[in-house]
Amino acid sequence: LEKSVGRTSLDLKYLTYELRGNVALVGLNRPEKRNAISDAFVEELALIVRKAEAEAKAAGIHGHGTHFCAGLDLAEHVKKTPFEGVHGSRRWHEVFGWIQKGKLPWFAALHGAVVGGGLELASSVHVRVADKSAFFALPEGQRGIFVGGGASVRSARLMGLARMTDMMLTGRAVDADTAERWNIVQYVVPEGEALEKAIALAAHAATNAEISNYAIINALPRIQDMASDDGLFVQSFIAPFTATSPEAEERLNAFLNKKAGKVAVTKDD
Ligand code: 1HE
Repeated sequence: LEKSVGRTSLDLKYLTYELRGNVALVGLNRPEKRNAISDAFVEELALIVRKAEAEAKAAGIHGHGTHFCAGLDLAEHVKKTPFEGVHGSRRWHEVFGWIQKGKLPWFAALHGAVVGGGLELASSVHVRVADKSAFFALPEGQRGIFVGGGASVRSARLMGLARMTDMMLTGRAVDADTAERWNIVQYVVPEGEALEKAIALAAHAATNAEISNYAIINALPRIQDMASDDGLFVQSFIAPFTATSPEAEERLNAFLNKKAGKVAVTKDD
C-alpha cells in the first residue's frame, strides 16, 4: 500500500497533500470545476486518506480556489446508468466512512460553496470550521436527484431532520452563522482564516492520546446508533480500556503532579 500510495502522491490530479508536523493537509484541487467530485477524484481521495493515516496523527481538509466543493460532478453523473450511480454512491460511502470512522481526527476548513456532495464530505469529518464566505445548500431537489454521499445519515444527524428536509425541499442556501446555529459547523471565523484555525485545532487534537481519539471517532457515532442501555454498556468497556493504558497513567500522573495544563477558557475557544 505504502508503495502505491507513495507513487500516486507524486502525480495527484485532484488533490494536494502535505504533511505539516504530524497534521496531514489535504486540499481539494479542481478549482476550475469548483472542486466537483468525479469518480477519479474519489479514488484519489481514497489513496490520500490511507496515506494520511500512515503518516499523521490528525488531518485537515480544505478547498483550493473560491469554493470548498460544489458536490457531485454533474457532467459525469448525467452519463451514468442507475447501477453505475448506485455503485458510485456506495464508493463515496466507503471512502467517506474511512474518514469518519478511521484512525485520524479530521478537521475541515470551509469557504464559499459547501454544496450537495461537498456538504456530505464536510459532514463526514469530525470538526468543521467555516469562514464568513461559506454557504451551505442541498440543491439535489432542483437537480432531480437525491443525496448520495451520506447526507441522509450524517448531515441529518448534524442539523436534524426538520432542517435537512427544509434545505432539500426549498434548495435554500444558509450562511456560516446559520450553519453554526444549526450545528452544521462548530466554528465561524473571518473570511480567509478557516484553514489556519482548522490546522491549529488538528495540531491540538494530535496531542491527545491516540487511543482516546480513536474511541472518540469510532465509539461515539456507533453509540449514537445504539439503544441507550446498549450504548452505556459499551461505554463502560471502552472507558477502562483507555483509562488503564500506560499512556493514560502517565498523563493522569502528570496532572496530579502539577505538570499538565489546567482546563481554562482561552480566547480562541
Ligand atoms: C460543475 C459543478 C458540478 C460547478 N459538477 N461541474 N451541485 C450543484 O448543484 C452545484 C452546482 N454549482 C453551482 O451552483 C455553482 O457552480 C457554484 C455556486 C458552486 C459556484 O459558482 P461559480 O459562479 O463560482 O462557478 P460556475 O461558473 O457556476 O462554475 C464554474 C465551472 O464549474 C463551470 O464549468 P465551465 O466548464 O462552464 O467553466 C461549471 O459547470 C462547473 N461546475 N459545479 C460539474 N457540481 C453523491 S450525490 C451528491 C449530489 C450532489 O452533490 S447534487 C449537487 C450538485
